[in-house]
Amino acid sequence: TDRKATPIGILGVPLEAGTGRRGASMGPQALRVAELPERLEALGWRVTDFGDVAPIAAGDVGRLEFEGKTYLPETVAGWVRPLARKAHEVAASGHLPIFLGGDHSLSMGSVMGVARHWREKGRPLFVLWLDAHADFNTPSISPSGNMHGMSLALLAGEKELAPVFAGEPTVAVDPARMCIFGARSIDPGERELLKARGVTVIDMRQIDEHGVSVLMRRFLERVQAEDGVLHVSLDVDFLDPSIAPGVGTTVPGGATYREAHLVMEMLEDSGLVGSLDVVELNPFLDERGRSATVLAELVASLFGQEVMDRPTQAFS
Ligand code: Z70
Ligand code: MN
Ligand code: MN
Ligand code: MN
Repeated sequence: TDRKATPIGILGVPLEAGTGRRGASMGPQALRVAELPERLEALGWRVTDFGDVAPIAAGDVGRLEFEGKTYLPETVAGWVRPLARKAHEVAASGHLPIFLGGDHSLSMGSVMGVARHWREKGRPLFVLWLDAHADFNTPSISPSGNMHGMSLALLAGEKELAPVFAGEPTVAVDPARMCIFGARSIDPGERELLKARGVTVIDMRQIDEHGVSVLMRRFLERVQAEDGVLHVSLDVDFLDPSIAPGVGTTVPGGATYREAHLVMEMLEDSGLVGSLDVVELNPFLDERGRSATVLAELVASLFGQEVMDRPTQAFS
């Protein structure tokens, strides 16, 4: 199809400073070992692996603003500043970027970069956050101080987090164009902020009641109606720990293998996906590469792997 005329550009982001546990820095390599790039090539995509992003020093980041309220803000900023630049560059060069993490704080950089690109192109950016968590804390309300729990809030333009990109070009994503899908662990302050900002939150209760299909379709229709483009941010803990144990915080009651594949297939059918993060894989906690393999399979589904050929179904 003509979608495959766009080459895929892979960027590794071995960042783990945003989480309380070590091991996510091994994620990009585990996803390569699980043959994520080769699976996409087998589907007919051209794939370039741009290697891993290198961090810079960012000692100026809000020591005062964040003091005592976050862990390692300078380290996270040192990764996401060059990442945002690289993400913008990869998107502007006509690639469809896939970011391999690394913890979820990396999305501060990946989404910032693609958001700048799509603003230049005049296309509204929507963000689908597949996650057990909302990642909508700010330093003042975060119970943990871990920055992987703050990335979506930064992207929505929360002022408290602005020092992370101090001096860098930034663009906010409209919170009304964000959809958190699969939520089952949200902190009290975070919940209030999500409501105040108008973020769509689809929790597991809704998924159990209505099924992924109806809920995904509703969101995708909104993206299409505005001629938008979609960034998908896939946190491993979106999945049930029984199928993907390789993650720092396991939260029971996650998406099943079949639900997750259906989400990916609907995303593929929509043709709306412009970029993807695969984050929070912790190979140190995985069991014989199971989680890395499941993730590689899901990414293949998102890029056209299917059991039988079928005419592309309109989701409307
Ligand atoms: C909690 C916090 C979190 C994982 C995101 C959890 C954050 N809301 N944990 N992803 N695995 O600390 O802000
Ligand atoms: Mn997350
Ligand atoms: Mn540009
Ligand atoms: Mn999570």
